[in-house]
Amino acid sequence: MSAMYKAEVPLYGDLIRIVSGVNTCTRTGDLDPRVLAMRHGNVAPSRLDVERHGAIRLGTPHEMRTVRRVFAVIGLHPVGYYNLSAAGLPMHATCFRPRSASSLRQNPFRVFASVLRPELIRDDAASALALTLLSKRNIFTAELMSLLDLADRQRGRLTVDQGTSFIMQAMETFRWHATAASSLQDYTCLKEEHPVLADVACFRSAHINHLTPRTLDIGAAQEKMKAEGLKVKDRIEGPPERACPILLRQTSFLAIEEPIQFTASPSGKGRASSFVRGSHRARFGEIEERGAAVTPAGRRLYDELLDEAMAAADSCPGRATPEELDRQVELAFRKYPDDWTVLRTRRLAYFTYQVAGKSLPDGNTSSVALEDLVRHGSVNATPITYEDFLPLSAAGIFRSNLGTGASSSQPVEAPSDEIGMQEALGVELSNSDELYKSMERESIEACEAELGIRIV
Ligand code: OOG
Ligand code: NI
Repeated sequence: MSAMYKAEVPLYGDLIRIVSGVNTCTRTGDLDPRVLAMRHGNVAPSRLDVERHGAIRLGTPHEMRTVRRVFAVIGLHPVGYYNLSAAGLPMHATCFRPRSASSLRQNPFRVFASVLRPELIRDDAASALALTLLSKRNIFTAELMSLLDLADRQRGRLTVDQGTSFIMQAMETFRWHATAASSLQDYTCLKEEHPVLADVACFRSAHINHLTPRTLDIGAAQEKMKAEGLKVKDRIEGPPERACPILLRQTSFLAIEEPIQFTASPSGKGRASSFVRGSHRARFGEIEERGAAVTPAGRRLYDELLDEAMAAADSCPGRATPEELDRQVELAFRKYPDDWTVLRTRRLAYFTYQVAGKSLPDGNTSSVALEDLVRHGSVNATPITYEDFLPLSAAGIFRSNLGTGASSSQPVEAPSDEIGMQEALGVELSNSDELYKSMERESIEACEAELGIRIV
């Protein structure tokens, strides 16, 4: 996928070059071994150089279910629910990713997959048009569908040969097509209602719209992108720069305008025989810097401080500039503890534990408190890398790359529909907190076994 995207979007190749340059410089300079371990995913060789995330936007529950089956074959499963309606998008999303510590170590590739919620489209005609176009398209090859059935019959497994053709067929779903599945007129009509509708409904594939390498220093990478003349997003999304990085910081270069051939006749008006030239903006490049996964309490604090910063920036006279928002975020986050021990003892972030030495604190050695073991140096605590996404940041990334249409700036705020998402997927969503918690618990159990004690 990365090779295909590099060939299709040469700017993405530039991005990879910039990021690996920054990562090579940062890796030697960064001294906190815990940050380093977390940033490298706690494995040698570092998972950093292979790490990517991508995003696709789907149109129907059937597309979502089939994509879920495709990703299940390579060990990616839906984790978490993202309601994007608060940001004015008639979409909701999940993240397909590995769930266990061992599969994350093998490869942490993840995909942010959103799907249309047609009931949130305000204009009836636009909604009907989008649904008509979607009902006519099939983004999966016949061979892919039979390989999925085969995988089901073989308990989720494919042979090497089957796997090779599976990859080739699955790539077709995510490939870019320079010919649209709609007329320019239909495209324009949907774009006016909301640019995301045109992107979702007017094409023959669920084109991957970005691939994101992971950087160790997003500030440096952002500066380097600017210095090379890339048009970058006006600010980095997520928490400010910290000594103890948390969650996810992201920025992107803006989507490129690409030539598209549209069909000559609008939907339902006869067969298309000739083409009309137009263009479309969807594909971009993004970089991310990952920090520690936070607990629900840590997440509440993050959300509160971000809200506080946005409210403060909004209350400034005139329109809040990106710099003003950055300043307010930096100010608000002074209230977020920036020390690993405090983050751990206040249960704001998740950690795994590793035996560091066999010597145990004095006293009852059959059952020892975790904190005593850490203080004594018997075990080390390492923050767990955040493996998910952030809905507000995702909305910021969407917005900066879609441009705004007539009504897209007015939110279509609606309650979450996790049930609808699970019905589309045909499986339950995993809860990311449960996954982080079990990584933490398993590491403590491993320490217990190794030290021959009970940890309380
Ligand atoms: C997805 C944007 C979300 C992220 O990194 O938060 C995302 C999209 O534009 O389709 O990829
Ligand atoms: Ni992204």
